[in-house]
Amino acid sequence: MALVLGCTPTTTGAGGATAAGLGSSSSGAIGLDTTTTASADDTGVGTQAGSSGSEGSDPETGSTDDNAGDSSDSGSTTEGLCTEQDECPGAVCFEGACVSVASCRELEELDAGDVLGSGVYELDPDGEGELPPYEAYCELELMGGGWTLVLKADGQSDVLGWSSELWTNESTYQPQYPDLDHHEAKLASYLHVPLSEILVGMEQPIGTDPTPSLQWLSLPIAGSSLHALISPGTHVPTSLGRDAWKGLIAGSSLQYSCNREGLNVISDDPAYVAQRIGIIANEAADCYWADSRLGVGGKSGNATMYCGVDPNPTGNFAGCSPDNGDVNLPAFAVVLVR
Ligand SMILES: [Ca+2]
Ligand SMILES: [Ca+2]
Ligand SMILES: [Ca+2]
Repeated sequence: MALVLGCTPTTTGAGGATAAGLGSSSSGAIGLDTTTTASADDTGVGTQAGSSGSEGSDPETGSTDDNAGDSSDSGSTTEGLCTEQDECPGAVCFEGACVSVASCRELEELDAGDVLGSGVYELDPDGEGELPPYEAYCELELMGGGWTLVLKADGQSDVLGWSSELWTNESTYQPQYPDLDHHEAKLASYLHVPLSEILVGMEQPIGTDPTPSLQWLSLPIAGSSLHALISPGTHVPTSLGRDAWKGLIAGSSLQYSCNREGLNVISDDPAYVAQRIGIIANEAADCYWADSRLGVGGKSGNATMYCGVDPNPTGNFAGCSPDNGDVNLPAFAVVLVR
């Protein structure tokens, strides 16, 4: 739940965006309402029919009373109100109040009027609890919005390779790069944001524009955090199908069989390919010596020696009779959750 920092509990209790909007302009709104009611009554009387005039004014009087109740509780407090983000360290300046949110999904749910744009926001996993706030890119438009960035991985770097401790430990990596850009990072959101979906974005070839040009795939996987799902090292399966995964990279290639996918995807012989997030495939009708893979945070193992498969961790790498020829395509990947 969101809480409004430095404001009276009344503003929080009244609930989100509407409450903040009413609170910040309540006295002006009441003045207008009163004027409107008076003029409506005058018009009603002038036209005739005292009964219809009084019916019209009843609901307005009722709503004016509600507003007056809110303003008498919160009107004295202007602390916690804001006009700029700089006035809300560790929180988000939204509708005139500093609001603490734990994820971009909470921010999306608060933003009923869809006024916020995608960008970097300050998130706090536990509000006033001791976990510190951190910055992360919020995707608030794509596929319904509410996506929090957790990882960025460069396929030409081993920072987020299969064996990297970053997949299993509780450290962050380059949290000073919270935006949707080409800097590798592991944000605190990897540890703290609960999820029911994972959104993988891939760019191939890796570009030079500040913002990657991405193809997207959403995975229906739920957990308390991506760290909680990946760190045990056990397979978390999906069944999206090979074509869905191949859509992440133009010209992609995989062997025809096995098609094991999800999180912690490993050949039955762990000396062969594996992928933290992705799909692996094999030319034989099993997953024993799988030699091709597509995804984030992988390894090729013996497939490099026997099938000419690139050891780079993120992208699409396939040899030994894949469906679209041998490929070695390092990609830049981003991972978001909601
Ligand atoms: Ca906190
Ligand atoms: Ca939105
Ligand atoms: Ca094989």
